[in-house]
Amino acid sequence: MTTTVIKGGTIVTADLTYKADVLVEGGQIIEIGTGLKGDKVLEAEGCYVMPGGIDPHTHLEMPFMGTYSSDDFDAGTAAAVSGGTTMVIDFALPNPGESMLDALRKWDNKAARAHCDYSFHMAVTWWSEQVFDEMKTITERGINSFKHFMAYKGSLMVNDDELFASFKRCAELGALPMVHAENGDVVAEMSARLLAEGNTGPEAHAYSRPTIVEGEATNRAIMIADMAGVPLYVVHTSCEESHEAIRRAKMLGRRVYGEPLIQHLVLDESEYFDKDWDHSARRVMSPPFRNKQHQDSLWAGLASGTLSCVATDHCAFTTEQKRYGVGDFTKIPNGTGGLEDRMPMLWTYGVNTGRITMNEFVAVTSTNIAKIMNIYPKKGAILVGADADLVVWDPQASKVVSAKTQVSSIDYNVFEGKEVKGLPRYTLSRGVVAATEGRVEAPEGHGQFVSRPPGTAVSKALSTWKELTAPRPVVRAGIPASGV
Ligand code: DUC
Ligand code: ZN
Ligand code: ZN
Ligand code: ZN
Repeated sequence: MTTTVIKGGTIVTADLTYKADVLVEGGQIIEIGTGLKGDKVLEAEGCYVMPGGIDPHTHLEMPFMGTYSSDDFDAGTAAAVSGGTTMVIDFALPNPGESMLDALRKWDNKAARAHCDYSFHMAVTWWSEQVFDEMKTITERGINSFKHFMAYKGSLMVNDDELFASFKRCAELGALPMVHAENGDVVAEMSARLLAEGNTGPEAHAYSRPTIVEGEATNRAIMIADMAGVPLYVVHTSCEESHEAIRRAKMLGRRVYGEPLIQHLVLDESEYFDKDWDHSARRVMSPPFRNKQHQDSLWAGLASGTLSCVATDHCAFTTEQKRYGVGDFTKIPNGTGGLEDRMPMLWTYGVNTGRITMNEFVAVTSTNIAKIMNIYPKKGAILVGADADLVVWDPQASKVVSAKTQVSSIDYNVFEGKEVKGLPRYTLSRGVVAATEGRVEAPEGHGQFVSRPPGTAVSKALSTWKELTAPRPVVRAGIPASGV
């Protein structure tokens, strides 16, 4: 078998930085050391060699708000490898009433085009005995995480009784529940009021989803998870209220994970004001962008470890699709891109500014995600036997982000005009050079499904509400005695 050596670089993992070569064969790392030789040499002098990025939160070809997100598994994963990401975890989404197994078949078909490895979370969009039963089959298919939308009333949203039932099922199965935490009832009421008052533009999207709406839902989900005795993963943590709820839960010893998005770390709410309609609508996503104080809170969470991962929620719509919402902001498809920019943007705004270290960068873009999602050390590690999903990172390379040069299929980029310093020279997916200096080389269909079994220590949590499920003594049965 042909061997490849990555030569002369400095290895950066979540906990170590050291100079060494990496030898790869058959898709895996077979040796780490100095003076290694291989059939093929990838020059890494002056570069860092890091585990490839894992994006735990994407929506590729997602059916949503009357359309489909434009980047499918082909364009989306091409964008991923071009920016140093070697694995995505997408959300399989049954329509309410639809079987999870049917939804999984659809996502299996879509993902067959992927340029890099992938896995799925399964969404719980309705509740029944069928869903309860199918959750077990889904975990047996290597999907150990279930997503719940607390917003999008009337379509994807589940109520507290459904959350509690599903969280308890996750606890039984050793699976990890995830939440999109926004109070969907309040959002629906506020949206209707804003529209009635004539507030129809994209800025009203931000007005309709204030931070307290997210904080309340995050706190509620954490409490329900605790009652169910299960850990919790909170997707797109965008504000201090939500971060505060996660921080408090962690201090109380609960396994709760928060995931800021690169968009919320770098872009703020000014994107919605005094800008033209298209500019603001292109940045409509849920949760919306926040002010700088909330951004500072998210950066502090990454540095202190109270927030665990950086994702993208990549859900890319074209300008034409965004214009479905002219005259009614509630019809603007929610979502932004970010897959190819997550790593360079976080490096530029995090590592280059001193907000996070290189090792923390690796932790929040790869290793923590692999551990929480139960694929470590196959992914997220530079160890003998691990998959050779690697990025050779040139800290001196720079570019200006632009839709004109991006891989993503849409016609704009929310980071347009921002200069990044620190870019992948090579992205390797299971030992294959998937991209060189941003040019995609791995063929469509190279990606493989990565199975994520349930039942690790990470997926277990002790309920502090044990009395809820403990058998209760019957104190007063029957009819009251007369005269009482
Ligand atoms: N938020 C978005 O902006 N898009 C996809 C789904 C979501 O929760
Ligand atoms: Zn392609
Ligand atoms: Zn969401
Ligand atoms: Zn999402």
